[in-house]
Amino acid sequence: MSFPYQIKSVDQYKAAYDKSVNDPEGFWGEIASSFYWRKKWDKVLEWDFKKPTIKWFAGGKLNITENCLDRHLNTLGNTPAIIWESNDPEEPNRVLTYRELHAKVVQFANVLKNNGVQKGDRVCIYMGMVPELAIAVLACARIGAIHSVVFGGFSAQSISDRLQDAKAEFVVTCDGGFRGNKEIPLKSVIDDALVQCHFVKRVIVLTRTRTQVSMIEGRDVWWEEEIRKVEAQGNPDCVAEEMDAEDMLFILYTSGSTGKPKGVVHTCGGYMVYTNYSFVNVFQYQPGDVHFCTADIGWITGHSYIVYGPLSAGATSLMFEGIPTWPNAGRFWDIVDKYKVNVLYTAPTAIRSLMGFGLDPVKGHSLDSVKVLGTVGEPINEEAWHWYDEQIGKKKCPIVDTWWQTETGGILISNLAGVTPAKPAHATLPLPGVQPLLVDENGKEVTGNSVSGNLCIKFPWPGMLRTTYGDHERCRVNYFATYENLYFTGDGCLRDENGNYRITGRVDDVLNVSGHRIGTAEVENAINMHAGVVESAVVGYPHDIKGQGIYAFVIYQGTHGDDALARQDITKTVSKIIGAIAKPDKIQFVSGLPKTRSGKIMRRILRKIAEGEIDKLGDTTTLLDPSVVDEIAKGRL
Ligand code: 6R9
Repeated sequence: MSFPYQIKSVDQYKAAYDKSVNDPEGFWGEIASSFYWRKKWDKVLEWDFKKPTIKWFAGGKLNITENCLDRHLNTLGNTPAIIWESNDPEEPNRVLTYRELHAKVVQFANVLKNNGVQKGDRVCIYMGMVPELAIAVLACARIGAIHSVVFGGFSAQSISDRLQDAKAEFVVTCDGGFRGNKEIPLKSVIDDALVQCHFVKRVIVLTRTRTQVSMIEGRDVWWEEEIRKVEAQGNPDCVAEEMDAEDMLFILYTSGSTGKPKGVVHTCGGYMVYTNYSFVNVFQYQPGDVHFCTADIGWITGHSYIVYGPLSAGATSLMFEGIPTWPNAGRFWDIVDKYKVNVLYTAPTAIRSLMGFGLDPVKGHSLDSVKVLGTVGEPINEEAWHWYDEQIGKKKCPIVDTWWQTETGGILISNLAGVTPAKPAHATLPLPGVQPLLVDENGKEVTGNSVSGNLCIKFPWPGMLRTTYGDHERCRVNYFATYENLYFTGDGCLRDENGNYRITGRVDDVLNVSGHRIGTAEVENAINMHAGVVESAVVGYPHDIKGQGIYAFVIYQGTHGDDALARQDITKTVSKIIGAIAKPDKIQFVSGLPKTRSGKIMRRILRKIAEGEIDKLGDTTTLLDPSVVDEIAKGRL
């Protein structure tokens, strides 16, 4: 494949940027022309951020899987599309060429059809990182069903909330999954989730761990048996469903500042163009490159840079089932050498955790296939950036610090590997087509350089969210109502003397724990489910490895006076309600919470206490009971 829109110099970057601002429709129309459309669009862009309505390539007809699979068959049929490395280093790997992946997607698409799945139906996918997860995702896209992948670490309650919100009648799962030395139950968690979801008609279960699971007659079927049925039908083709550019491709739930996760909706045409465009430019993809994105497909990074971006570019995408520290902290480096990985894309939290093991696990690895390193998910501190640069990149690989969000679909701010300059801990410059700006609290634009503000985007890009599933008003209020005519990211940001952006973190009540977004309200709701809890308040605090840790202040009236036991119980409750990723790192029992006279919890004060900045609490005179602050500060963990 050739990519006429791949930017190869700073001058080209500047020219592309200018064109994208002066003639956005021309700019994106040209890029979109490189894809396979059943019918060309009538209009490149229609938009109004007030409503919001955003339509890219309206009237265009396509199927994203024809772009990720079919169009590569003649040229790349024998090229590996997915290389899969098991959690267990002793288990043989799996390689699926584009031809094989295409065949498997067609086959599973027919399984979905045989099980009654139709265009527009929502399919919840709750699996570990096995190739069948990517196959299930693509099979949904093939028949126009809307996938909603739920990360394998979420609890039954979280799944049930998502199933109900999406009104998903179909579930694809595994018996269990492997992660490090743990076996994760998946089907049994689905069983618990479905107690509250009688509308689910069918559960398709892939065998992975061979753990005992209960299969409910009439509802649950085995993946393998369903495949055999399709084989018995003579493996019919499954012609890709013709989709409108603006038809929904998927829903992915993410945390916001309210208690309930939002179903971010992405559509077929724009998401396809944007993930491919950003993949090709940010990582400077060259044909034959092996791309190793260490994220889980349960998050947006996996959707865009394990599945859709790389596959639409004809790349080889490496999928890893396990974790960086198992069986030892050299696992990533083993994989890099084993498959001659060219691009490694991971999260700062993984880098910091591996740094903690020293250099021994890196020794004995050549790592000389690596050309580009990437980070995503949270701000990267300079120490981790330099370690990555020196120890992994041997100071010869550009590092791309890629800023983006579930809602943005793809990378918006990043240097382009080896093309535009990197700066430690800075995402640097927007991709052509992306128009960021900073605003102050009053919504006034902050102009010039060496300034800070809240990060907004003033013009649409093809990969942006279109709505939040089932509740468009929520989308408007969350993203488009804070500042008029702007998309508000929820992030704070600095712009340095040269115009480089440095994202500093969320300015709303969303935490970023090990690169995962978690709403404080969500954690509070979960803690409050514990019978002994009267009230709670959750804030973030700096954590060496996770970036942010979860600090919970809890008013507790349990029956036993054993704090350690009470903490354990509360932690269990949070795991049960949300999942292990939301477990508080610290739980401090308090007799009261700092509240304003109108009853609002003053999180600002709690945040300062959690951060250990007790001398910087600011004005506490407006509090209902200022004395509670002293007590809390004294009891700080
Ligand atoms: C892709 C992804 C989005 C939030 C985002 C921001 C933080 C992501 C970052 C970064 C600093 C980077 N974030 N990349 N902060 N530098 N390079 O992570 O999506 O899970 O929705 O999280 O992550 O705070 O708002 P998502």
